[in-house]
Amino acid sequence: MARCRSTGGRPDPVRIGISCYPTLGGSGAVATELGKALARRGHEVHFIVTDVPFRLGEFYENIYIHQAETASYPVLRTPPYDFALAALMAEIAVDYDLDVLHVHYALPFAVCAYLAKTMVGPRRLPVVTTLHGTDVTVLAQDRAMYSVIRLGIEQSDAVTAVSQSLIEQTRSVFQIDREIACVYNFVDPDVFHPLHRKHLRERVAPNGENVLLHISNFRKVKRIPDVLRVFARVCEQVPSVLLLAGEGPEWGEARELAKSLNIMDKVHFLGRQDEVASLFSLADVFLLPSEKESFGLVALEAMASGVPVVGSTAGGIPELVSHGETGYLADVGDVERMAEYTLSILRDEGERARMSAASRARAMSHFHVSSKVAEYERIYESVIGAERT
Ligand code: GMT
Repeated sequence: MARCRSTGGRPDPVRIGISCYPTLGGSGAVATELGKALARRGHEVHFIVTDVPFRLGEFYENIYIHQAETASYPVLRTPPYDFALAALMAEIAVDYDLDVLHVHYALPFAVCAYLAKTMVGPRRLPVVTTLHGTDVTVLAQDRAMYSVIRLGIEQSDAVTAVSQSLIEQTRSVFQIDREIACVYNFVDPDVFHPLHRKHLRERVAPNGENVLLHISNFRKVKRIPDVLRVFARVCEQVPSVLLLAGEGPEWGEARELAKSLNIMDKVHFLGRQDEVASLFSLADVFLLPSEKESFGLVALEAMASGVPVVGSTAGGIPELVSHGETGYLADVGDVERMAEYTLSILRDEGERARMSAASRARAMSHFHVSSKVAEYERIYESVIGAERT
């Protein structure tokens, strides 16, 4: 495949390997949606993964899935999953003549890519690493992981991060000054858009209640107790229901707290939901009170669906949610203020409509899938070009 910019302004097709966590979560969603968008733009995409990514959906003739198989031997305490992945990256790079390998998360993927690059030897394999957050903001606190993550970041040919906030944290945590490009998360406005599902809404809010929504993997950093406490304050003032979608370690405690706050009859624990676009169409406000959040893809999907966000000022959220325009932000843990902000949106029909329109407009103008995919294409071109000179 040709590897330079065509005269028409659109890059010529390249062969791209993508590695990511295939499980439910923002980084897997971004990597998968990126792969699909690249395939639609004529590139050849090879997912090198342990499982089929969860959002892949329909068949694309130019998307290939390569699954790493890990042997398990009695002498090994754990299956050598990372080495199997590195070996597969090297094999696919050679067999399919990959132009670039794009990995999502430094740990383990950038490190596996570094090994793969070494294995393929003189055949060059440029590596692009996208940082999504947890490896920098959580895992790097583990001394054993710190140096490995740093190595993965330093050895990548290009590094991107999903917000300016994450770039600053990466520089400060690892004391590095290498170039890191900010490429925000993105959304397809044809998939996430305002919808009026009157009949569905009547099912969850039969008496015309307001609908609050939170979707996450129920990790501690999401502060699910804050979601419940904000909701408890709101429903004391205006009739409301809360939809909670997702599953994760805090799920059981969340149910206990909902019982002790006496709001269990108004909280719908929906569990894992793969088709979230419909859920946004039911909501009046999306809650995201996270303690750490490098960007907040789910909040962007809410905004694209015309749902204002009330959340915390953690990490990259302020780069996404424009305070007072597309929602409101308060300090982490300030449930009182978040409840006031939510009530202000729910009580004022005009404000709600303004914020809904502004949310959709901001998602389209700043975080549209086409502009972000073009940014990644430019990064691929630059590392491919550099490898050839
Ligand atoms: O939010 C999560 O816990 C999932 C996590 C992941 O690794 O999939 O999401 C991270 O990457 C997303 C895509 O770039 C970001 O939108 C999320 O903000 C980020 N999560 C955190 O920083 C906690």
